[in-house]
Amino acid sequence: MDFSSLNQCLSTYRERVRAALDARLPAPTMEPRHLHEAMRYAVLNGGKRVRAVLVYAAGITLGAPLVRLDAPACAVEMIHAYSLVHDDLPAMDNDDLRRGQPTCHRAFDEATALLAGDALQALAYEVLVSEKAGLPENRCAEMVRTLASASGSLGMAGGQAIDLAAVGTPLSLQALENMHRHKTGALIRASVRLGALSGDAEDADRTEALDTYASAVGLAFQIRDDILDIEGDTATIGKKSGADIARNKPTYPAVIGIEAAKLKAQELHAAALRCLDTFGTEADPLRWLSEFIVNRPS
Ligand code: GRG
Repeated sequence: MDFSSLNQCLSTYRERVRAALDARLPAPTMEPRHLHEAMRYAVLNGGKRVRAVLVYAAGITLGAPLVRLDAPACAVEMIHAYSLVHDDLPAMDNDDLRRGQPTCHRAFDEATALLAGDALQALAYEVLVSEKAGLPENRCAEMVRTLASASGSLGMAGGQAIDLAAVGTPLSLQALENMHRHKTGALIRASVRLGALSGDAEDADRTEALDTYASAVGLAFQIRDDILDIEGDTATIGKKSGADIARNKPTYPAVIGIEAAKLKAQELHAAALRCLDTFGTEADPLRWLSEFIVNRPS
């Protein structure tokens, strides 16, 4: 697929994954209705779809057929939505607003939100293994392993545990980066890897270059998130601004200052672009996405 701009690429892939998610989520009329409504609410109520777009962009860069990328794109968005639902629960961040709307447990109830997150996680793997779209069995297994390890205790869930334990505790820059790389970076890295595994993943140099790109944009994504918590307003970012400061959470601006955090994000963007030097225009969407990630308004 040829795009001439970031906006064209974002709108095409966002609409594609929205339709793909809609088709794969249980119908709201199917029992248990309340749970299925909550799952659909958590997934379909907006979001930038950065992770899904990274799956498409990385896959296309390595020559994957577009139709093969729908299942992994849906799977990462389901895992992401589950993490947001659980993160917003009273036992964790106790947030009322997500994507500009009441959080799942506010719109439904706590038990339903907990179950919706659980069921979304299960559905992500079901989708991933049910739609191989011509992929060999071992590649499919590697995709499941990639997503599971990025989501588990050595990935996103582990990062969340480090985050919860660190509230109110001063962290070194190294410890902060370690937390960010797990909590947010792992799933972003997995998104690029899933795209690559759907294409010509036998080319070790190119897949390694994409992995290094993903590590850089994953960290940049979280640094931008930390900056937006300070500079964004609630209406634009769709969640309460200033929440990190109010909760005394360790963030990049808190540890190194806001200007140094901005500089760090730009350095990571430049590093991400360098990883793509050996690629041609097929990697343009990945280049645009890196820029979007460090400059995004929400
Ligand atoms: C509960 C297992 C578990 C993990 C939660 C990712 C995470 C771990 C919590 C989210 C908390 C948070 C707000 C982290 C900051 C970075 C982040 C993941 C922001 C939300 O992602 P976006 O901006 O969201 O891509 P949209 O709504 O655009 O999809």
